[in-house]
Amino acid sequence: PTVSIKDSTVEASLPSGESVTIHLYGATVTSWKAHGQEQLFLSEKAILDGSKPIRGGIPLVFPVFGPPPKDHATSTLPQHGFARNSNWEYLGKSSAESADSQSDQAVKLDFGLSHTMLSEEFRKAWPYEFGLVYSVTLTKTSLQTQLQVRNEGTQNFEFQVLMHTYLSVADISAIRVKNLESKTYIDKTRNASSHTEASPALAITEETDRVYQSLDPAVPIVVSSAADDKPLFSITRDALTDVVVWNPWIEKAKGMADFGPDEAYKNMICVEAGSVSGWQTLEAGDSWEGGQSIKSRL
Ligand code: TA6
Repeated sequence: PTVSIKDSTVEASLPSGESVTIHLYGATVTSWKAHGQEQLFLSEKAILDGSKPIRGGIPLVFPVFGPPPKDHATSTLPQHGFARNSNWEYLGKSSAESADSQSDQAVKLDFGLSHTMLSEEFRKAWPYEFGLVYSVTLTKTSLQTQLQVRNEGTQNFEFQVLMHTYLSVADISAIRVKNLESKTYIDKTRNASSHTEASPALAITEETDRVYQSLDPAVPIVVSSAADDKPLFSITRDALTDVVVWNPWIEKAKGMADFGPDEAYKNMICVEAGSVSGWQTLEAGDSWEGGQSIKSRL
């Protein structure tokens, strides 16, 4: 594998042609190429200069998902917390623990963010001593992203975490999301009301913003082709029991200045692995780890 670092991005590639690009800003994966094509959606209007979270790729949500609740330690943080809009450091390449980790079959890149690196604003807003290590592992068939959270202080803290993955699809009307059937979800387009998924193959035909809860992490969430049921993406998880399915659709797409072109809602679907329905409590000195593995065009 080769790893190159240029103006605050790290790019790794395998001899077989797969590649991944990560911006140190937010440790945001912005590109994953496999089978000769880009697997992730990145808005043409994405802002990449660190002034705003990147619209696309895999933004990292920590320590709070969505608008922070009132009267909570995260209350004065921005939506989705500070991880995706802080500058991380590249900790280096390490041998991938993944099964096929012969030297040219996989590469693992590590990134770090600690409380000492946070802006004054964020440190004041969430004054806990923490360390994050984010590992991105590229193999010939998959991309894995894993986050380790360490509580380095003397006080317990609560957190939520989510990997806000924007998957690239040719046509949103031609895909289905599978393995959600009979699962409970919170529908954020319907006043966060609770529902049970009836469909074995969910079609996206309107603005969709749902938090599916308590899903068995080992059961893959599959984005498949409606025409022939071929799997396009398969996402398995480790310790992340919630899955958010989001598509802004027409109006919301138009309403986001950094989402472009407007019609690009047809070319993306967010399937987001996270732990967001409640709060994880991390005791002083303890650590927590969770992540996802995305296989493409199996
Ligand atoms: O993951 C779904 C969601 O929470 C939506 O409600 C929408 O807000 C989306 O994230 C994008 O949020 P952002 O802060 O990146 O514009």
